[in-house]
Amino acid sequence: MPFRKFLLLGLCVLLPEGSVVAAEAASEAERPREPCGEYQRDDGTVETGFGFVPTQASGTYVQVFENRSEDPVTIREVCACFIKSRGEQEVDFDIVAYRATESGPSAIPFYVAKGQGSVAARRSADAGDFLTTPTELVLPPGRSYVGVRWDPSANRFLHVCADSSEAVESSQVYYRDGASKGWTETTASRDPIFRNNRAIFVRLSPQAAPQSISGTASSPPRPR
Ligand SMILES: [Ca+2]
Repeated sequence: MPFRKFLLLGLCVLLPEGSVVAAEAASEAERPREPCGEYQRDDGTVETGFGFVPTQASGTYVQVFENRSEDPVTIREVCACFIKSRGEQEVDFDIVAYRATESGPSAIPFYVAKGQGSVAARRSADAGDFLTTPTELVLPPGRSYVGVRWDPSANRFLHVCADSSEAVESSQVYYRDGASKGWTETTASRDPIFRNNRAIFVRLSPQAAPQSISGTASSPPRPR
């Protein structure tokens, strides 16, 4: 499938005939962990970013999290990392959560929270800006999918940070846009931008029982 290739501010952005775009990392440089989110699937170093073409009015990336306890767990904050390859800095997005079905995330989110913040335009995709959104998201026992949704026509050149480090355990990551009939798992996509995807940078801060959430502890729980 042919690709349209753009070189923007030194950042290579591939626009496939589908609706997803990638911000390719310049290198896999070691970077300090961001003090954002308590449970994460990523390793703290950003390799790339996933976006959508600006003709789309809606685009969503979600990642699996598992509540291993028998009780619901309240998530008080969701941290998401974004990369802006060019353009204006203020962004609007939603934190979204979907229940798990046998074939992946459900069709309709069971939770939506508004998020916004400033994302610096960068020349490369090996770092991003971490934005924290207060939530009252309650994860039921078992699997849920939590992620970010935005309007690519209004938030142009926005990408969610992604991890392709080999040492990172692969997470289930799904995406869809306004024209999609359903979800596509990144590992099942033929789109080469998702090759080697391990996780996206969406992190959860539980209110209690943080040990019940799958993922790696990224920072000590805050005093309450
Ligand atoms: Ca990484």
